[in-house]
Amino acid sequence: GLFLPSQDSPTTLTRFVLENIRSSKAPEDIVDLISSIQFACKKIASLVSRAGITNLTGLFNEGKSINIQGEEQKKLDVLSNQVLKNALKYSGKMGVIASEEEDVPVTVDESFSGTYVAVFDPLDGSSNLDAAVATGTIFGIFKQEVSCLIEDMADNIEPSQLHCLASTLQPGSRLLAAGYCMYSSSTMMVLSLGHGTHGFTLDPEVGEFVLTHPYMKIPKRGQIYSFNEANYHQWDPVLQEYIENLKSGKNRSGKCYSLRYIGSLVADVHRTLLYGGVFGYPGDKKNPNGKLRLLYECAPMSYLIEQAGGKATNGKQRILDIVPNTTHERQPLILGSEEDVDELMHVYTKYAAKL
Ligand code: P6P
Repeated sequence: GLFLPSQDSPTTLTRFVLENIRSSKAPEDIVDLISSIQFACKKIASLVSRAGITNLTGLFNEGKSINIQGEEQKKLDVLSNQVLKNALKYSGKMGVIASEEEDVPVTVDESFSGTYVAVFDPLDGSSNLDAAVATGTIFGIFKQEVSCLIEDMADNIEPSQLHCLASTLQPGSRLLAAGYCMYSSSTMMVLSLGHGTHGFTLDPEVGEFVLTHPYMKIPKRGQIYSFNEANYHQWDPVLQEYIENLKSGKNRSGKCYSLRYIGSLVADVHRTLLYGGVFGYPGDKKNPNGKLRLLYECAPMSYLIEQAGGKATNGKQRILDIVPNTTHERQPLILGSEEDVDELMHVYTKYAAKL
């Protein structure tokens, strides 16, 4: 198990990673990467908390800047992406970076280039920022499979650089580390190095993330479902029946579930991790693959949930087994308590048998 020092001297994130790197599956020098990421998250937390004061709410470039997602970029989307990219570059360990805010993966120039691939959504849920609703940074770290050319893959990708893309297209089962930083009533970093999922709370008085939730374990079953029911009529009949049964108590627990939906992935996953239940952004008639991105949203979140004893699927297969075809591909996502996810999968299997 992990080393949990006595609580009189709080365990900072840096100390935790240093003291447990050997028992995790991550290589030693990932400590530098986690240190860079936590610096970036502290900076983003500060920017987010003061957005209204420093005129950083609202759209970047009067809404004329549209990212590859087809979404108007917020000022803080662009800024947090830059903060995270720089922090990772100057870690000296980074080879390739894939971000929700970058059209194509970016290779780190020669003097800094290292052997890791970082995938991240620098500020997920930023559409909630102007209303001061929780947002978050989601990240994952892979080993770089192939050596990448060093110049930036700016607009066009040379055929010789295509293999650089490949180094980002890895299944979540190959993650060395994954985590999120949630900017809410408190700033929390939830991280796994392949040896459990652990939560750290930012102590603003000292500017350090302090271990507050060692070995997080998601309840085997919860009593909360977290779906955007506005899409109900677009869902497949199996999911509609499953959700109706959660509401009516006609499910294995015999209990009626509550609905909690914040509309910010990091906050909805964090609450599911702590309280249990099931979160879903399923595919529907309009968007068969749902809305969430496999590489830097579904996979890191699924990694954390599995490390905490939960399950994550796209309705057909385990999220962590899915090999991405493109950097920004979407996948339906259902994750949460083991018994809740199993019950939904059982209903899907039963339905498929009738086809
Ligand atoms: P909807 C936020 O915009 C986001 O990308 C995720 O954080 C969140 O889970 C989802 O979209 C919410 O989408 O369609 O329910 O508003």
